[in-house]
Amino acid sequence: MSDIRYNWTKEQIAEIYNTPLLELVYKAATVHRKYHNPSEVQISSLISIKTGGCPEDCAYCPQAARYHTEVKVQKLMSVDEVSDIADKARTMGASRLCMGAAWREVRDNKDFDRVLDMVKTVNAKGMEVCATLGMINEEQANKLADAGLYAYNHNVDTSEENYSSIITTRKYEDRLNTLHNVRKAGLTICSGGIIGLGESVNDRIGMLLTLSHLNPHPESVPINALVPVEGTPLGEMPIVESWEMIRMIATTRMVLPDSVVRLSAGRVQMSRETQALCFLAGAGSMFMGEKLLTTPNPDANEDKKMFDDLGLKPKNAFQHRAKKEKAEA
Ligand code: SAM
Ligand code: DTB
Ligand code: SF4
Repeated sequence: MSDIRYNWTKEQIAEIYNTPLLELVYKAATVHRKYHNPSEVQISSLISIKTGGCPEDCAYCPQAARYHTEVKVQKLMSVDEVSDIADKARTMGASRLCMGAAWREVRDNKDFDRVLDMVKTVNAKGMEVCATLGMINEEQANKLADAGLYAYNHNVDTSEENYSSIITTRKYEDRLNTLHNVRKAGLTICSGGIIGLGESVNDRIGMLLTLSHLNPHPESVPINALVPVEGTPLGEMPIVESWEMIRMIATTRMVLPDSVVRLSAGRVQMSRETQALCFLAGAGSMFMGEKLLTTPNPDANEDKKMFDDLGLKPKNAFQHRAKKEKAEA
């Protein structure tokens, strides 16, 4: 498995990105088959446990308090509410539950204690629990790990050079620091980004360069297509072209061979055929359920039908961990 590398250069990633599309899809599909079971797709369900009112200025985000969007601010959910939603998601085939909060960072208060309870509750149901709560320090990462958290999502979003044109209220370095704290606590990392922000191809390559230099690579890499939301600075951006999404997924697959690439936000804007090519090119996970955090996602029954038509199966929870325990036994 010697294709896993931490010393990619921009030129090498650019060469992959600029390969003629069908040739690229073929190559990426070949790598995908070497490291993953191509007929399995991991399904996560998203819950917005705390919605809106965020102090940050991420130009794409409907939950930033400073933009006028239709998102209504909601305080932190109760543990019972999260538990009920988790039960429904599991029945639907989700093996992972991802809890998102519109926070700049975690504070050590009652709300965080409640999130720790949510993690314990969902973990006890046999689901992988993921959280995305903004910046966290080492101690908070340790507490989340002790509560049974499986993964922490924290996206680098775009290249280091482009970051300040999208977000000014924090630095790229802050993102990387949180990822460092997450790794130190022994949690798995979910980190990727967004395309369609108005970034250049060079920025897409730069983002993959950052992710590829994390050692170990993030276990999960979400590639989001911008969902333009009215009221945000990027609300009028054009929808990402199918070919761009397929190309980005395929390049990510080649650069990070053993990470699970997540076909993330923006599926409502994509045809089933586009999604099929993304799965062929190496996407191994997606979000199921009518909503992402605040924006729509395809209907779960439609997704089930797509799985049947494409011959895909939902993946069971904790396969990585089960494998490791077996090897150690
Ligand atoms: N507040 C936390 C943070 O920023 O890390 C967690 C929640 S935040 C909504 C998680 C991720 O959702 C962002 O990093 C971004 O990649 C993605 N996201 C937010 N709004 C989006 C949009 N309109 N389209 C696509 N992805 C989006
Ligand atoms: C990720 O990369 N995408 C998900 C998840 N991680 C938290 C969130 C997408 C949010 C899309 C905009 C919304 O629904 O508010
Ligand atoms: Fe806040 Fe996260 Fe949205 Fe940025 S992406 S405004 S940090 S909720």
